[in-house]
Amino acid sequence: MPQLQLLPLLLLLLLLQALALALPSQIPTRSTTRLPNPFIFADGRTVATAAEWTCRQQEILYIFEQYELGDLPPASDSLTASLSNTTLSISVTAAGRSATFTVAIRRGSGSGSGPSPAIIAMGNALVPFDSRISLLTFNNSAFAAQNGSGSRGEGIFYNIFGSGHSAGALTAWAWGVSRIIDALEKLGPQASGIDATRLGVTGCSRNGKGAFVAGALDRRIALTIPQESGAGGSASWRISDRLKAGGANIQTADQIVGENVWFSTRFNSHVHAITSTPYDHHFLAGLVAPRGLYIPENSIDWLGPVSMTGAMRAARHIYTALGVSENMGFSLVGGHGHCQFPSSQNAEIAQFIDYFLLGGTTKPRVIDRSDVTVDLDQWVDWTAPTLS
Ligand code: MCU
Repeated sequence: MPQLQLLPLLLLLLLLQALALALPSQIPTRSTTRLPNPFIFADGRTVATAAEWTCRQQEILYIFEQYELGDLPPASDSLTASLSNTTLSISVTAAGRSATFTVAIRRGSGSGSGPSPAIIAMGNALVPFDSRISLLTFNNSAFAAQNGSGSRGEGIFYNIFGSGHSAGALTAWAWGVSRIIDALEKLGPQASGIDATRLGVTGCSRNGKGAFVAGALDRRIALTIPQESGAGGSASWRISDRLKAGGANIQTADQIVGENVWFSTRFNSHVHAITSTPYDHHFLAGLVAPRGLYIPENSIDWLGPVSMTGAMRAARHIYTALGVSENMGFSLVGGHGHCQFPSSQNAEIAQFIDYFLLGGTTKPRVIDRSDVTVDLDQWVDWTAPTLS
């Protein structure tokens, strides 16, 4: 019967179509020496509403995966979580392989007898926060090594997905943080003692890049606190390249891909052509928006103070467009050691923690503070729409 012979072909076509829909579309390069306009889709359409911004965020996620982060795998096929007072143990099965990892818990007092909010720390939490909040310490370097350029593909993530997986360490860590949240959700607030709707993520320096990416990739995180993340975090690849050309001692994309394995090897082919990429790191903050984002920075040249200030001021346009400028705080204060959070920022971070984690009702005041100046007109030739 001819119909029967056509059936396998038809099924194959349906399968191919489903695969095409599931795969991220390839976002073309786009040449611009300035910071790209986040409010324009790759096909040229303008983002006019908050709902369209959510679609644009999906496209921006694909851009990050395609250009620098590598693929973020979907949630694990199965996950079990068990708990002692101070250790959360998580077993995952994905891509046909299983692994177990643990997260150390320092219990916060919570508010009365209920579950407490929590901060997930990449490596270490080096910012001050209220004793009501629990601290979950994620050993990110064991999950995906960051031990120089020779450590690619090492760690629990790659034991699961294979050492050749496209994800760089930042993406691998983000996947791990998402599984911690899955585990908390699975246990539930009574059993875990943690309120998974009030979670923050933090980390400093290389782990600050990780905290930024984790906050960008999982919308369940209420507050992201990337501390002194510099290049690959709050700095702009374009601005840093320009400053480097002017003689600054600043970390650039070209340097970073040789130093360590934070990014996908996909990034290697773009680091000499950053002005042809359709994004820059103001888009990373745009993935976090409208959720809470407090970015404490330092004036160390290597981090790129002017680059970070420029990129995050550009990012503020996104928060402003969404009508929540106060949800993003940028504060660059120098005169202290790397990752030594200065007390002059205590009141700032406290506002964010109170509002986003402790359920306080006073919105943070808008924080846009920097020891350095940047000529934003040189970098931004677009304006923020009002996204209705
Ligand atoms: C700011 O983060 C990094 C930086 O990207 C590296 O170039 C440098 O080697 O280490 C910094 C860091 O993680 O310091 C603890």
